[in-house]
Amino acid sequence: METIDLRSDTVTRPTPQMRQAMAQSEVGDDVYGEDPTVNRLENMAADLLGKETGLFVPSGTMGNLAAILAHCQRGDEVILGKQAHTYLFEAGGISALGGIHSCQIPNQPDGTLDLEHVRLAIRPDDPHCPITRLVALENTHNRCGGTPLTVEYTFALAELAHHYGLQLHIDGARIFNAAVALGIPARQLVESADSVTFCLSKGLCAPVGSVICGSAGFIHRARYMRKQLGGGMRQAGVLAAAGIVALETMIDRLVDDHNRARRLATGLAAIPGLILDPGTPQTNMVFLELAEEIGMSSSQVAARLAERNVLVGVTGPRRFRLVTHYWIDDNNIEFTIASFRRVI
Ligand code: TLP
Repeated sequence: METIDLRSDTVTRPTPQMRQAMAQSEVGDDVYGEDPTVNRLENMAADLLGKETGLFVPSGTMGNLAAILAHCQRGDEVILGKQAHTYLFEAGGISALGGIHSCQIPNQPDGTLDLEHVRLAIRPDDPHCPITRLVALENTHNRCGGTPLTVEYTFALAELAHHYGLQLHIDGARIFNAAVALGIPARQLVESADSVTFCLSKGLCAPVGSVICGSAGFIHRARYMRKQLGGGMRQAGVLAAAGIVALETMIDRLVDDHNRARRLATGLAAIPGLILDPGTPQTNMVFLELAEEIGMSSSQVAARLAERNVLVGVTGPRRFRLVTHYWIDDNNIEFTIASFRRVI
């Protein structure tokens, strides 16, 4: 029986077209800058996001890390949200490896950072304090329900950051989900930012890889950071080939994942004992909680669902995250709803 894996869109396997492109890819040594397929992917990514140039990296985590290292010196401070992936789930890399101090401020329920909170978090010119260098934003915001952050908000935050001489980095792991949900080109969402990292290996289905985009000078520094982190890959065109197919064929179809997430949410919300996060889903993530009257924990429910080959993410003692993606079809959605109904 097939497994319905809703734990994340990171579980997506490459499409047949990607496997074919990988097998046929032209390659060279990318540390020498000689892999034509990597170069093509980096140019495509930069064009799509309206930035000067791009840098292919093995993961979203390394993309954010190399970007933040390229913006900051040791002892500098980055302002980010308490719910940011970079703060919660990147193994503390920015401080462990970069000596970068983080100033965490609360995320609003929609994933944004309150502009006044950001302004108050900027350090004065005082040798007691670290130097605030960067603000980091996440779009879509994973922990805040997969919400897309708007162009207007991003612009206002960038204006504030730039006014104080700070840079703005966007963890755009799912920036194309945000763009599709808002019905605008992704480049508009990152236009006011100094750098962005996006992932090829989530909803876009490529097996490996992310791209950092920014100015030529910034990417030049990020390339050094990538090498220091051990992310300089050699014949990486084999991987980049899948990334090119991802950019060519997988962006527009993200709307299908968003529609399925809505159908899943509606079906689950109709089950007594399940409480859907208000205002969601807006993209491909469905967050829900078990009501008090349910005598099982989310792990227990997840284990019962797994017996029916339905895998869901457990993000708290009574909380779930379900993520739709290319390998989830309409029948899988209906089967998942029926399985929850049965288990609860
Ligand atoms: N997120 C994963 C887990 O690590 C939680 C997931 O299943 O959602 N930024 C954001 C916003 C992310 O959601 C992720 C992965 C990353 C960065 C890191 O990407 P990878 O996994 O490629 O290092």
